Amino acid sequence: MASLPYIVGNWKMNGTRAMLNEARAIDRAAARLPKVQVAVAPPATLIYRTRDSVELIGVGGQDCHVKESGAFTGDISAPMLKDAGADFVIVGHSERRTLHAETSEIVKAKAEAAHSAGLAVIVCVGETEAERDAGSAEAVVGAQVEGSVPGTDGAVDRLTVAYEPVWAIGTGRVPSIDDVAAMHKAIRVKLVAIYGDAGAQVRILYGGSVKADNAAELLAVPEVGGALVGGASLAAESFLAIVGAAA
Ligand code: G2H
Repeated sequence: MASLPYIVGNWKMNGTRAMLNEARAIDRAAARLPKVQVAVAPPATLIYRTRDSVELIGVGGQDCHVKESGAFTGDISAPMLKDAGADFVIVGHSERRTLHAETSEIVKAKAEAAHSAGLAVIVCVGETEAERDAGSAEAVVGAQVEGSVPGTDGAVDRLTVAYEPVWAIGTGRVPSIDDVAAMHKAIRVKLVAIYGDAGAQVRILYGGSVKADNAAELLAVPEVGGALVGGASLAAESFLAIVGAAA
């Protein structure tokens, strides 16, 4: 059975308690859209309150540490996210890979830590503009997928991959539909190579400047199983327009 389209809002480092109103509005609307799976990833400070404010939508973290606990000032572990009410965690977002020097090896360890804590995982991958211009986008992304996805038992059941070209993040630029299709196909081939037939079941999201006016076209691309949305997820109205495009 084909899985439902999955639309995830990544709030990044945005939001105080006032954002809970947006989460509630998204949750109420999701009740009328049963053919879409909807989730938000608020900053860690809001996970617990978001969980308490919604009934239907998923709630996730934006990162986790590889360890369960210890002397890691400022970090948050996967069991802590789970305890706060998270269902999933995003790992390997390009802002983590770039600004926090996270390698695919670290991302894989985080994904496995998340699975061990009972969380689902969204593993992000994507090439830079220079890599695309050099013609190496598929090789770079393929290597990221291979190096970052978890080897945990039953991993595919709780795994989503998000293709987010770095140059499309927050820029208003998106790849051509042909390029999105080609990359998603390449990621699918890689997932099947890693997991066998089960790799065909892993949802692959597109992320990077998804907006109400481009969502329908992107979501119609073969192998695009949903969207990871940043800026347009910060207001219920713009996020729900994207959710509506998936319905
Ligand atoms: C990519 C995306 C969300 P935006 O980072 O993960 O952000 O939609 O703002 O480009």
